[in-house]
Amino acid sequence: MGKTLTEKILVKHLVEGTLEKGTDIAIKIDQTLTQDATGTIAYLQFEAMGVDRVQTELSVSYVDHNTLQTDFKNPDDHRYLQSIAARYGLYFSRPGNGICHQLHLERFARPGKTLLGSDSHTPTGGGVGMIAIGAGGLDVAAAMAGESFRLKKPKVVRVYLTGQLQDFISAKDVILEVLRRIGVKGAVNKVLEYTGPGVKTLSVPERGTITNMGTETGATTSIFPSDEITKEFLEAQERGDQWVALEPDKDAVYDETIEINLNELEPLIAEPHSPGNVKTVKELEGLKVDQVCIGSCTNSSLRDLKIAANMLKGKTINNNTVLTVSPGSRQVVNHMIHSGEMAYLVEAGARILENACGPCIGMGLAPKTGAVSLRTFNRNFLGRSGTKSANAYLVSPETAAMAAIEGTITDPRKFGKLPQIDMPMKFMVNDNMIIPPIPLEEAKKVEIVRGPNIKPLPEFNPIPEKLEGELLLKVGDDITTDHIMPAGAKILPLRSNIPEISKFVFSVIDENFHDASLEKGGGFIVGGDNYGQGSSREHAAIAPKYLGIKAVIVKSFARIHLANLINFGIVPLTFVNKEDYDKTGKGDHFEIDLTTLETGRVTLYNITKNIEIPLTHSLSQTEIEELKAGGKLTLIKQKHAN
Ligand code: MIC
Ligand code: SF4
Repeated sequence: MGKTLTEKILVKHLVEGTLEKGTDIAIKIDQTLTQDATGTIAYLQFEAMGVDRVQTELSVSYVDHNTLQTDFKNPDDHRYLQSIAARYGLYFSRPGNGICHQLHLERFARPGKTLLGSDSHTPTGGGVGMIAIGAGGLDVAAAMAGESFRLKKPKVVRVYLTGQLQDFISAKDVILEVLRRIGVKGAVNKVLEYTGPGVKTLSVPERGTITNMGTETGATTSIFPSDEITKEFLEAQERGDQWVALEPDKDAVYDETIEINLNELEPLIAEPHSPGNVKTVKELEGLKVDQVCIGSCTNSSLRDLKIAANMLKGKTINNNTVLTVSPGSRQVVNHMIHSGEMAYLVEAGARILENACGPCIGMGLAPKTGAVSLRTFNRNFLGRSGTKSANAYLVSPETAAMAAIEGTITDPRKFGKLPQIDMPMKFMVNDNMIIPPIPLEEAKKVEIVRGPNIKPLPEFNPIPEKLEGELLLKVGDDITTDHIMPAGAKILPLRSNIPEISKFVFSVIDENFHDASLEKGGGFIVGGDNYGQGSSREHAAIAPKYLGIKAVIVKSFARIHLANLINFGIVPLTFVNKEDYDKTGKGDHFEIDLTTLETGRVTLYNITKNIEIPLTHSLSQTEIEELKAGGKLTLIKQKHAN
């Protein structure tokens, strides 16, 4: 029986389990990446593991999220991260160099390798044919310490592409079409593997847009084959020697198939407040647009900026619309400057921002009250832009540029003739903002620099056999980590300080959550389907744990958040019968007996309503042990101490 590309790479990295029957597998990780907002906690955990140097082939620490620096906190974190990289043998990408996923694709991603990143959009690397997975910081720290990475053996979905994209329709529309078909939980524990003749029509950065935003379907990762186009890209990045040809077997067997004819795609748009609310641009034409933002790890490649710049050339943005551009990397900026195309954006009135995450994570440029904001980003969750009343829509760079010109949502095909863009044969490679690792003997002398905002990680105790307390919050379906632990300019700088950041847990939904949790000695949360979708931020588990949350009981979980809850000792349980969700109410007193956890079943006693509710879970034996110990870190520390 033929193998999918996913299986071929996984088999080569398999440490435990089998792909034939397996449920849980463990794989060897070749590369890791972190970014600053998840990195500080990840490295505090790595330090606690007591390992002398990273054990991977390559580990990179990027700084791209917290670059606003409204006070000392962020630059202190940057210095900490730089000193950690020097001490433990990592590459350090300095602030100002660009967004981790764009940079990793340009400079480090390699076909056939595995990459684990403490950011949910790590699958961008799948654009060159690697297995690139997003995870919580603790799992990435463990991989740096040489631990394998455990995951549910994913199902492999073939996304069969035929045809070719028509003018003004681009990679963003492909992934929006996937989202339109399967929604934000359609690929949980699945890999989206792209095949078919249409693949050859897409460049690596376009493939990166698609694998990047595959995250929004809940997928474990997304992957393209490594072909002649991959080879050309790597050669243009002066990395031709890293190319290997990789494709699925002709008779590969897939669990499911999605067919997309690229010829038939239209410009698409995701409405507020979910990337899964996909409509055609035509359906929303005429809506006034206050803000247009071009950038983020989804759409900030040279190709994307060039198309936007050439559409804006010689024009002025609409009087009532603000346009921001945040390029993906210094390489992109440099090309745009040298080709003169940056001038087209500036002359049209664009506000050129730093090449960093910026407005994508609410770090500046928040839209006005009630604004319509069109973004080339990957997420439009409530409040994420920094303005709770704003309505964010997700679009391609073509649709974004068109809206900036017209001031309304407009089908970009009305622009006229598609401007031609020239892509360079060789990229302007300059790694002078990436500090390489230093030899171990020298590294051992490096002093770790810690600012006053970097607080030690709280220690968590083993969990008791009986959990007791109040249902503190009941939420619905598709609760994101942006609801649980919001980001933005005010909160993101507190990522290295759990007691402080915990004040904002669930603040978008219930401003009282922090105080009430502490007052009541902690308690429980009940949720619907796909609880914890979105980011990899483990703060969405650590901070609730700090507030005393004992268990989260839901209809279903998103993959990374589930792992983070286990890692920090919050018991993740699901209803055996989804209707039992209705038998709970805020304020109910719960008791859960965990002695039967190993059997896969536990009982929730709703004391207030005097009923018993059967619960289940997907925990493996190892996960049960980690959970009972109060989290995975305790066990890893014990292992490395021996
Ligand atoms: C995001 O896009 O939500 C983030 C910010 O990049 C997160 C990571 C974080 O919260 O630091 C992610 O995608 O994992
Ligand atoms: Fe940064 Fe936005 Fe990408 Fe997250 S989604 S890594 S915040 S650009």
